[in-house]
Amino acid sequence: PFLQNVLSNSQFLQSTVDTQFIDENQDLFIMKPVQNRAQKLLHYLGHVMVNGPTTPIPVKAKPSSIDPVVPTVPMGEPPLGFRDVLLREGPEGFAKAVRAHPGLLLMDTTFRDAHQSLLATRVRTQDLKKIAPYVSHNFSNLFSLENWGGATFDVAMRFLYECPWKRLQELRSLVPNVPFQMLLRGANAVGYTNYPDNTVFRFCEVAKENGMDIFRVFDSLNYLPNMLLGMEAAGRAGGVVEAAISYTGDVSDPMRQKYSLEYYVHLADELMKAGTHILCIKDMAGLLKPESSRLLIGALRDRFPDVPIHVHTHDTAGAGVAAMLACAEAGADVVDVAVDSMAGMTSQPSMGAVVACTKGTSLNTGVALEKVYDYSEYWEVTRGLYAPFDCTATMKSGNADVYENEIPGGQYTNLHFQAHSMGLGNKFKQVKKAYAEANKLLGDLIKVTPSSKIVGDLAQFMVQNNLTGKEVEERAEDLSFPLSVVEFLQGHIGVPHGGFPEPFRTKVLKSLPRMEGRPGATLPPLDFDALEAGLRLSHGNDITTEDVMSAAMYPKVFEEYKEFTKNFGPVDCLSTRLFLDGPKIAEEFEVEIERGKTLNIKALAVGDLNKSGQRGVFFELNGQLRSVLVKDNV
Ligand code: 3PY
Ligand code: ZN
Repeated sequence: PFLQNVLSNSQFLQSTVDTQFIDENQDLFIMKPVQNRAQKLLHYLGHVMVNGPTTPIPVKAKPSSIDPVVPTVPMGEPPLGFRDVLLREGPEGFAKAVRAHPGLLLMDTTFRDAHQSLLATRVRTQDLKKIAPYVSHNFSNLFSLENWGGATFDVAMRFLYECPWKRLQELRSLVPNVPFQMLLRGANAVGYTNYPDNTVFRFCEVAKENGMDIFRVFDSLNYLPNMLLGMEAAGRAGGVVEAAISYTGDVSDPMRQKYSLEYYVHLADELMKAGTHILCIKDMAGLLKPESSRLLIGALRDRFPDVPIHVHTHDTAGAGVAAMLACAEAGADVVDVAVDSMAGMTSQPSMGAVVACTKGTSLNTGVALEKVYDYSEYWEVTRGLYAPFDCTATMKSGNADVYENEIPGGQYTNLHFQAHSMGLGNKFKQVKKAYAEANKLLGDLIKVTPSSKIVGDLAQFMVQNNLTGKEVEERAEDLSFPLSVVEFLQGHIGVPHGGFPEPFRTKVLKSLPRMEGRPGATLPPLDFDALEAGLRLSHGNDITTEDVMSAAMYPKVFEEYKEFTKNFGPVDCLSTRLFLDGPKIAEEFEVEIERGKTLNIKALAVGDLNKSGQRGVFFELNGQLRSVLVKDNV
């Protein structure tokens, strides 16, 4: 909720208040020190002007100088959408309505997975907020808008210095009619390791309270006990439970028997028994081909005629649209797409393509193509602002080698960035080959956060040490493996399908302890009161329930984020270009630090280096000269 202070309270302004008013309205007397915040922002801008951005930049590209045009929306309320059905009828009624809906429904991933896959998850709340009303007004018939969870939670604090909860709250107030969807990593919530059960439960409650509707719950090993925990947490919080089976291998290939059609159908049986509202196939690497789509979705549709089936894929090889059309024809109710200019390659298949290809058929999406064009235009220009993170700086096309290495979309991009930054042209090829070998060594795993990171760590270890899979196997007793690999073999993230690889596990672990069963079951519950008290001591009394959850998920990242904003102020108010590149000399701009409170800033000059290695940076702030002293890091 936005704090209103006493200066905008009508009773106070009419001078009709007495001391009782003060006693009863203490909240109104919390004054945020505006001057102080302004000075901090100048400090941030000065820092960027002298040293470049504080957030690491993988590509040597500047944000584009073109500003996106936000298409206008009509006055008044947006049309009713599936969220209205959900609010009226609850998760079961919602699922029924989705299943009964004629035509194909879409989830738009533009606000989450698309930029996680293409732009290193760096899209800022400000750029999402600008286009949110357009989505609400023009795509009211979406199944959902995926806008939270996965890596966005971590990256918001770690690299964007934003509060992930504020993003959720603000988007919710702008999009009342389209269900919001998040990606929950089962017992890992939005982190990379198992959390105590009470933390996962509380996380879902707070997410639901802040406006989340649909929880896509997966586990990186499809380990059922972890999935059930996440599903229970989402369900008890009152959310729509979308249990997601992570897909790997190829059900249409008789040679790939570890992850066979029977394997998936059996797992789906278990998730149905556990009462999932929606069943999802999560194809995080984009391995579903049209034929495997027909087999898998066809089998699930036959077996579970009443449950909505939702399919997620990535377009890494370029077959995403074909696969999603095949899924829809085989009975999927919902497929995932990203707006055209944020689609393709390691992102989702294109919204415009799926809308156009189903138009005039029984799978008609009901989405207006002209609206998609304008939406895409906004994102094309906005994407330019994120050029320093754009994978297309180095990656020029999709690649069908993903059918061999099975690397998930986001990780494919990350590994590409990393290999490229090592400066060796063929490094990526080597990493991909090692990844496939590492996967075999670990027993052919489902690969998605965090199991994908474990396979990736082993692959990089192999490349760095010039080891083949065979050599790793032979020398397993003597090698010093990455910690993530050792912990995986100890059972820290659960038990993989088919068990742990032997004799590899025994050779690596020797006498190290092994965990049995679900890792979270033995973790002591987190003491939220103690955590909150500690946070209040360090950061003062405006610590919220949401802050406590952020600290529970990412203790260190949260501390650093608080420290950063203590020094540099609310940098989320700056435009993306200013945030990443700072102003040019003589540039004048406005920064709205809270609703109705705008700073007018002009960048004047950067001074010479002084004896202590600092530079003065000079600004005009609301007409007054201001300066900050910045340490020059070079
Ligand atoms: C995540 O866990 O962030 C993913 O996107 C997995 O696909
Ligand atoms: Zn994905």
